[in-house]
This record gives sequence, structure tokens and C-alpha cells, in this order.
Amino acid sequence: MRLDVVTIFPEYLEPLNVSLVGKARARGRLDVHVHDLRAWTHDRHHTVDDTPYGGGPGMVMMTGPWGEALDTVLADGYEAGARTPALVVPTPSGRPFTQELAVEFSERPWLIFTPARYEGIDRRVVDEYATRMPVYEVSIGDYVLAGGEAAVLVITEAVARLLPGVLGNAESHRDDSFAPGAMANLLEGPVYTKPPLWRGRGVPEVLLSGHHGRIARWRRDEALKRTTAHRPDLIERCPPEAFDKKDRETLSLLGWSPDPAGEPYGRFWCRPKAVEQ
Ligand code: 6GU
Repeated sequence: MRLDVVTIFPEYLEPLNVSLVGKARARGRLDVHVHDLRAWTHDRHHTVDDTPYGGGPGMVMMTGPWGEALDTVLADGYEAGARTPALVVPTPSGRPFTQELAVEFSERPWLIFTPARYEGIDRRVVDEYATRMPVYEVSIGDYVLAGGEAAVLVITEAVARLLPGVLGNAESHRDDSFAPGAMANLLEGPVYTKPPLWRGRGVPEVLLSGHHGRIARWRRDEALKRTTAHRPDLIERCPPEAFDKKDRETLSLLGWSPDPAGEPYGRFWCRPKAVEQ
């Protein structure tokens, strides 16, 4: 997979040399190119932004440098044999970045990221390139960052670990908390390792029992507890078939029951009264 990143802070992307993404590059699974947007300015001050039409606070990134940068990156990539690029535009007003989108990105041969600073990029840039290639405007969560560079790091790490030959085995993705198509997406419960006693704290006995069935059941119950506590929305949208008899027993103990309103709008389960939490 080829990755291009155009940014006014190339040094912000240094972590792409480290850890999992660095390893993917070293193994030849990822070909990363980071570009300084200011290379495509022509004035003494390397200006990339200007005041917004219509007024208002902040600055808007100008069409000129972005247009020249993207034309050059596209030409260079095609020259190097890359094909079917997709543009990934990190923005707090994008669609949520999810594991499903990470899987979709991991299946594409060429991603071009355009992390912006200030109030974002002149809309005409996205509109122009959208006539030539798929454009994904994505947000990594409901909070506001000063720029899209950190989002590029997040997205790249989520995608790189899905590439064949980057993590240990392909099986390792099947159990990801947010694996697409899973009947139920549950959060992982707690994990433990040696020593068996630390500062007076032991390990749940069942994990030392060697009873694989009981261990699997315990882990499932812990995942249900954790998910109801932290992400009740994930439980609400699980279809009834997602849960076996023991799951339903555990959910019932946690105060959850099938939605009496008959799952309107895909809500199959409802949360306990707040007082019980
Ligand atoms: Cl992708 N960019 C910025 N600037 N803020 C964000 C974001 C992206 N996702 C969430 N907040």
C-alpha cells in the first residue's frame, strides 16, 4: 500500500517511522511519502492560508498550494506505478472513522491524506478531486483537534495492523472489539499475567483453573459488564441472536432486558434505570 501525506508539519508524522507502522514499512508492506505543503508556495512567506470569504474567525487553507501539491503527488504516484488513489480528508465534520472504514482503507492500494490546520481547506479542493477519485472525509471522534495530523497517525495505525503480514496472524483481527460483521461488538474485559499475587492482589481464580469452557464464559461475562458500563449503545443495537442463554442471564443480572417497544429503529435491548447503575 502506498500512503502520501501532505502537511505543513512533516515532522508531526515522524511516528510513522516507529513501532508497528515502522515495521510495516521496513517489511515493504507500506510505502510512505510525507510532503511539505509549503514546497508548493511561491511567495517569500510560504503562505498557505487566507481570510475566509463571508468573514468570521480564523483562516482558510488556500486552493493554490493544495492543487499543485495534489497534482504533483498524483503524478509521482502514477509514475511509480501506483493506481486507484483515494483521498482521505481528516476533519471534525467528517463521517466517523470506524473499524469498518479501517478495513475498507486497508483494501485500497493508495491513500492520500490531506491533514489541515486553521479552519480547514477551501471547499473547492475537495470538490475538484472528488471528480477524479473517491474522497473520504473522516473524523476520529467528537472533540476538536488543532489539526488533522494526529488523525492521520490514528488512521494509519488502524489500517497498517490490518495489512497482511504486519501483525502475527490473520486470525488476530477476527476477535477485534469492533470487527465488522460480528454478531456482537463487545469491549474486552480485564487481562492478567504473572505474578499470581501482586501487592496483596490476586488473579481471578477461574483463570488459573484450566477449565477452558469456564474461562471463556467468565471472559464473556466480563465483556458484557464492561460494555454495559462503558458503551450501552453497543448492547442496544445487538440483535437477539447475538446472545446465548447465559448471555441473557448475565444481561438480566445487569438490569438489561429486551426492548418492550419491540426493537423500533434497531434497538433490541434497553438499559436499566439510571438508579441501578
Ligand atoms: Cl480528523 N481533525 C480535527 N482537526 N479535529 C478532529 C478530527 C479531525 N477528528 C476529531 N476531531
